[in-house]
Amino acid sequence: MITLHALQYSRATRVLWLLADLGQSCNRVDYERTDEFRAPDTLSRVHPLGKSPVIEDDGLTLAESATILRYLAARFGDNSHTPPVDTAEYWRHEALFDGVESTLAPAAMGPILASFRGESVPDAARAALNRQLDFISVAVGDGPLLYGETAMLADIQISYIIALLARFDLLAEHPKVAAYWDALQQQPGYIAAVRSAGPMAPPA
Ligand SMILES: N[C@@H](CCC(=O)N[C@@H](CS)C(=O)NCC(=O)O)C(=O)O
Repeated sequence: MITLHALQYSRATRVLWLLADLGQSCNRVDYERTDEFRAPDTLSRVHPLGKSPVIEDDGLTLAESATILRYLAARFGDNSHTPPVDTAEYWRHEALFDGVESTLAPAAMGPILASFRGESVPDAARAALNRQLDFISVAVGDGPLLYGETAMLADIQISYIIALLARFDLLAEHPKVAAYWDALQQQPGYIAAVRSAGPMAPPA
């Protein structure tokens, strides 16, 4: 069985969501945030980066949520969370999926952390975030999700960042992304993950 090292209020929910969609249970090891909202030192004993999520499976220890989602889809023979392989849509999906941590998260985390600390968001940071959110609005199109009614890996991956943006009122100028967040929260895998592990964003 997969072991998931799951930090409170974290990207580990992405992994729980996909596992729920795949009908797979896991051995979940929970870690509480420190008073500084960091991961506890015990996570560094699992993986040198000391971050969550990390999974262990049959002697393999794997960090990085996008890689973990890809691994689980392959491990359980799932092809329902991507468009058909080698179509143009498949590669567009891959770009969206990889872009969450490489492009969206760097633009979003500055405004999120400023809001978390009660500081105002600098204009340049807000402009960079708006550009990302405009891009997501176009990608969602007629929605409700990126590829219609069913969550793809990219939807699951985006959900953590959008949850934090919603929590800190950073979606007000982006009604299509706010509607997308509403739709993500109605997905059965999301509901199961949050029910068992708690919300992705910290409470107000
Ligand atoms: N790019 C990594 C990011 C991992 C990451 O930053 N995880 C956060 C939780 S969402 C964490 O462990 N933070 C605690 C810390 O840095 O102390 C991924 O997608 O898995």
